[in-house]
Amino acid sequence: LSVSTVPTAPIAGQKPGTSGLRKKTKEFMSANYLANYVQSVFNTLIEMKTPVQGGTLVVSGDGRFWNPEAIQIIIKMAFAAGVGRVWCGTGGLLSTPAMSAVIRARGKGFESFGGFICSASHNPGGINDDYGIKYNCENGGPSPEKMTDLMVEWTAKIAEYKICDKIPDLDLSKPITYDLGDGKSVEVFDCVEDHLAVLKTCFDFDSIRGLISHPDFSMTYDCMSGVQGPYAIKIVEGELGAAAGSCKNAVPLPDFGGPESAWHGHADPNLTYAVELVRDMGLNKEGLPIASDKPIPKFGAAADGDADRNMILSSQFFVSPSDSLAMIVANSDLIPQFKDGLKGCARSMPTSGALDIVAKKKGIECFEVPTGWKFFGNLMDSGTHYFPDKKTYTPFICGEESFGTGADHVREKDGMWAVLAWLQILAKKTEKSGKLVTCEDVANEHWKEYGRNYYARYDYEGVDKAKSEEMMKMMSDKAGSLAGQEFGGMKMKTNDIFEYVDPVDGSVSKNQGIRYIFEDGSRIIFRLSGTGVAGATVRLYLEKYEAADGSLNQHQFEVVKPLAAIALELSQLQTYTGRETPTVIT
Ligand code: VG1
Ligand code: CO
Repeated sequence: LSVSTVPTAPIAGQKPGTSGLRKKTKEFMSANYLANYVQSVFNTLIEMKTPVQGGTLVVSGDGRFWNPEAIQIIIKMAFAAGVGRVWCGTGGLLSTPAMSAVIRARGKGFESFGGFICSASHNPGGINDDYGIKYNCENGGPSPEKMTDLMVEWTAKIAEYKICDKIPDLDLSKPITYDLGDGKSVEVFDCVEDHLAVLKTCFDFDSIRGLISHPDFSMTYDCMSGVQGPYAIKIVEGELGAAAGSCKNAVPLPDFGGPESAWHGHADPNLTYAVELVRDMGLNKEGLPIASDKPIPKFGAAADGDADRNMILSSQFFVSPSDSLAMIVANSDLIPQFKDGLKGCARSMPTSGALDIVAKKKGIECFEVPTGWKFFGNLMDSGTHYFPDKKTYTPFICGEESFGTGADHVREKDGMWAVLAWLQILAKKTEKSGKLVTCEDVANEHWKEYGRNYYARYDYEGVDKAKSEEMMKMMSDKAGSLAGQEFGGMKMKTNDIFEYVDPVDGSVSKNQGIRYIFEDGSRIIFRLSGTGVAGATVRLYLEKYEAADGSLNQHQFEVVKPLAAIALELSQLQTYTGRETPTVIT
């Protein structure tokens, strides 16, 4: 295959954030933008001695606008970099967890060394919205920081990129293998099969089928026009026998439904954006019950654009993501994947401490990592993949407050896994009790045993970047100085800047958020988002613990309001940002 070398020059700002490089679509489409970044990734891989030469690379995405074009460019650049075989899901589609499953499990004997996920995940898609690229490694997980640091170095010194521009654009719509000569090939395969095969090893599908056919059970799964559609149809309606039509908005669209859809193309499963689902489950966007003129399903779920996020609901009941994580861990003995016992669990720092309480009671090792899935990978791989001499923490469950939950069957958060984990727990409990058990029943039972971590997150989107950085600096400068002082009748225990030392490889991540922790366990946390493409988003996380003998059925957003008032005083947020109210509360 003939390789063209194209001269280029560095483009400023090509720095991945919490999860890959995300920019406005038009910026990504501008001359050399994508090529510069992709070449920088290949240069990094070659520098790190990844077996790129003759190796297998996966390339696919969440179906968003410009994916068809970007995927063809990446394929041509991959062969120019020496790749022997490219794998694509049908239609150029692979959800983020499916990509992880493909990298880890597909093609014994010629496994892939990694993959490009063409996605900006929960960010809106379209020519006027967002585009993104994530690179996942040989273990199926996001590139660790030491690797993205090298990529950034390459973007700053890049002088040329290589491309096999004589290869024609390939039709990726159905399974087929293209032999391009010189030992190079492209294989297109069904985008669901590998992920489904892995999920079948985690769960008892027969038992879930039993729940779904229970006369009192009904469900709805809102795919929000993201990539989950084909997976949900095949797994939930196909394998598990849910009624046709249980999966909603199940055709992936390039703009996730765009401004015309109820969620304005913002495929992000939370109480604010998943408008249709939340309404169908008989709730308003505060998570409070509202009257419904249609029968309300007993179980509801939604996924984001690349299907790594999940929201879980039962009739007129919202399961907060931090609770969902703790409840899955508390009931993990009902999930076949953990039949020999769970060894480890972890949460991101802002995620509530509900998990810690369960882990302590059950004697399971529990870790607190910075925000972003890449930090869970080392813990999951310890003792298995890269560190054969180290202690192993697997099997392992982890999650984030941002509607991300998963386990070590892959190295990404997994929206479908979370839905199946809940269905599995409900199925086993229903088998045992004889009558249908719902998420609400599980939650009430859980709080009575462990107490309840009332929780909310306020997002202030699109604020001035310099101003929000000034605000963070002001709070950072006060770190360590407020212990013992009273705020709203509560005594401050510590105020610090979260820093993480990876227990497996010792790498240090500084400046991962500002924490105010009170003596009664209440927490206030501030972070700046690392997934936005314009301005800044301030995230404020609020948490208050109520013991098992306390008042367990209050409204979460009300309970944390006094904490919000203290947070605004500590941060002077209104003065710095000019914002009176958050854009989104979840
Ligand atoms: C957000 C969430 C974080 C999540 C990340 C990627 O990051 O807070 O928990 O891992 O999105 O999710 P940030 O930096 O904006 O707070 V996804 O579904 O967009 O890959
Ligand atoms: Co996502």
